[in-house]
Amino acid sequence: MADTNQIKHVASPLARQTLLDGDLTRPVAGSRPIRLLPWLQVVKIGGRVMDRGHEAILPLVDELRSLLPEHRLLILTGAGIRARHLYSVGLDLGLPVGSLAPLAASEAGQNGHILASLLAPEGVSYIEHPTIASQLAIHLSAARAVVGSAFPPYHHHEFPNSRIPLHRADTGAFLLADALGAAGLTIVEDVDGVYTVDPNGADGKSAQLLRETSAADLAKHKGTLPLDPALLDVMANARHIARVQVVNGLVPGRLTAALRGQHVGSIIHTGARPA
Ligand code: GWN
Ligand code: ATP
Repeated sequence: MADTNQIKHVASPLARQTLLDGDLTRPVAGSRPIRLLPWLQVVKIGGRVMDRGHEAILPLVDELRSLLPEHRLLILTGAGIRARHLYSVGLDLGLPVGSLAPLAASEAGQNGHILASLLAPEGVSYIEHPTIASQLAIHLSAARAVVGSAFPPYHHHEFPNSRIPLHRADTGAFLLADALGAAGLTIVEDVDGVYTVDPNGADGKSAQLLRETSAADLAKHKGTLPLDPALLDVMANARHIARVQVVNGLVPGRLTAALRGQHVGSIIHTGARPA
């Protein structure tokens, strides 16, 4: 029989506490998490850019190719127009939001497969969600960049707050960039940045570009944004990514300039404190 007096208690500051009491968990959980991939630049390519076909995609592919010697990239694609069509068909049939989320996500993945095929000669591949989750580092040690789906894989875990999935490509890209402690996140759109009103809408003539803004200010914004609304909530609680730049992917050179730290679109400050 083992001598029970020899059994060591494992010291664990949370072992006897409820995880629901912030005052008790803060001394243990309040510090900033480590950065897993501090050299990584995350670039989210809007589905609407991909929808435009070769006129928009080929110059962007050229630009991404020329960025490879300078940056190590996780390129994440959005869903675009096919997802909007899927939402209308699915909603007409009464599908729950947890069924719509993976349908739309699969369109984001398809855009990623397209982009990765075009970058294949540079050694760039599409990698699957589970691979992003557990083998991103080894793939990025084999290639300067990889492509993935920007959509978060919530499936039936999607929040039922809305009939359209709340957590879409912008939120997915931000969640990944922040979780990885990436060097930055750039969101590539088909407009110059975030405007006071939709520049392509009925009042487009009065639209003014917001060159610098914050997630807190955008949360109070009335009217539409080129970003999914859940992104603003996630930004408020960000741990690493202190600012995101939204740039126009239809204008050659904007993405390159943004990755070099130049201000060429809309900068959105998040709730993360700069280190
Ligand atoms: O299919 O294009 O990953 O990377 O949210 O799930 O709906 O899946 O349900 O590894 O796991 O369509 O099949 O598809 O886009 O998401 O992938 O080709 O289980 O590589 O099988 O988390 O790619 O796909 O759509 O991203 O966003 O097989 Mo796709 Mo997406 Mo592929 Mo992925 Mo979902 Mo997987 Mo997944 Mo599903
Ligand atoms: P996905 O999320 O599928 O990747 P995307 O990001 O490419 O798609 P949208 O989410 O539709 O595309 O965002 C881009 C569009 O948002 C622009 O084409 C623009 O017309 C519209 N928009 C609406 N409100 C604004 C705004 N306040 N400022 C800028 N663009 C806006």
